[in-house]
Amino acid sequence: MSEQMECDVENVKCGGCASAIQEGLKPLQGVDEVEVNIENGHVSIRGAALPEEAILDKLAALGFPAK
Ligand SMILES: [Cu+2]
Repeated sequence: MSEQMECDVENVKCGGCASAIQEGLKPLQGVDEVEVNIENGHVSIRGAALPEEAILDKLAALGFPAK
């Protein structure tokens, strides 16, 4: 079963930020696809049994904490 997680994060300013988020989240178990909107910092994650806590922890560690 595929599922989707949406969150809004701080500090997204450019494509480099989006890449950092994508590269940081994709290795997490269950994460298949990560989309980042650099206009508004919205992050959409698709996968199966998404590890929501680990995703939020990783975003914060990368410097993009959830709003
Ligand atoms: Cu950037």
